Amino acid sequence: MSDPWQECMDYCIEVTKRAGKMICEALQKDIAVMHKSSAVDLVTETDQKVEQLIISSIREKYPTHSFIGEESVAAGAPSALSDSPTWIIDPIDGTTNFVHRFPFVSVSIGFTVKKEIEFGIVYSCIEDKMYTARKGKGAFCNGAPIKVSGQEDISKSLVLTEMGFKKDVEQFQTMMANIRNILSIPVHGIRSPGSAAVNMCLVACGSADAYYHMGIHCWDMAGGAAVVREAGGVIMDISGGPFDLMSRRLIVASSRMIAERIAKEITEFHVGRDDTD
Ligand code: LIP
Repeated sequence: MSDPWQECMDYCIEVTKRAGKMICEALQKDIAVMHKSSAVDLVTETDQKVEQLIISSIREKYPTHSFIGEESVAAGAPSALSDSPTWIIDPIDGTTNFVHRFPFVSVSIGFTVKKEIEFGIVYSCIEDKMYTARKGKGAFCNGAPIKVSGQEDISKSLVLTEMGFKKDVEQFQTMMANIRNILSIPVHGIRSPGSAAVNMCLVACGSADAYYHMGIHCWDMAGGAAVVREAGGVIMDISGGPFDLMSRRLIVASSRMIAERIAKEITEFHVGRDDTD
């Protein structure tokens, strides 16, 4: 039986390459920085232009499909996930990196049908690494198969997380305490590359063994979630329960053992949901 979504995936790769080219060209010019919810929540004209390019290209070919895009949501569009084929788009995942020309900047697109992720594409455009994953067909980087490290011993692991400034003092203290708890296990180290989608791909290809985060969004997670799952990784909620794309929180790991240990060490804080807040 033919795969109904393969054509969408092939087209997505083509559009993502164009988006990556646009980002790399913008890096050669001056970057004007604007702010969204706070002084550390950055956005640029390139984020907006790249999202327009992606959505208009896809909408032209698939006019009945739905979209959840980071910048469209920032401009007031809804971010509820329905059963219809839905493209979940982060035009620049790692905007702060983009602004500083720190080299982990990605275009991330996940495609869902009946709320299930069918495929994911993450293009780390400065590194020129195109990660692709189709449900049930494996994960690839620039066409070569990738898989997680398989590490089960957390004391031998490299863990990724991100640490943005939190206005809420209690949340900030919990975030720092979580980092201290993980480091004290001890693990080999903690890293913060600055792009959630790249972080998931780093776990997917075995360069890191785990990644956890509270406070990101469905557009940061959808593309990378497909890649890490297809690379044999484990993805779960921060509580240790099932992963929920709209929950704004996740743990990904090379093994269930490591994911569950991280869930045990982490104290949760309230981050709301993408579909209700
Ligand atoms: C960013 C993430 C980053 C995280 C930020 C933010 P953006 O996405 O990928 O890792 O720390 O909170 O969500 O805003 O650059 O698309």
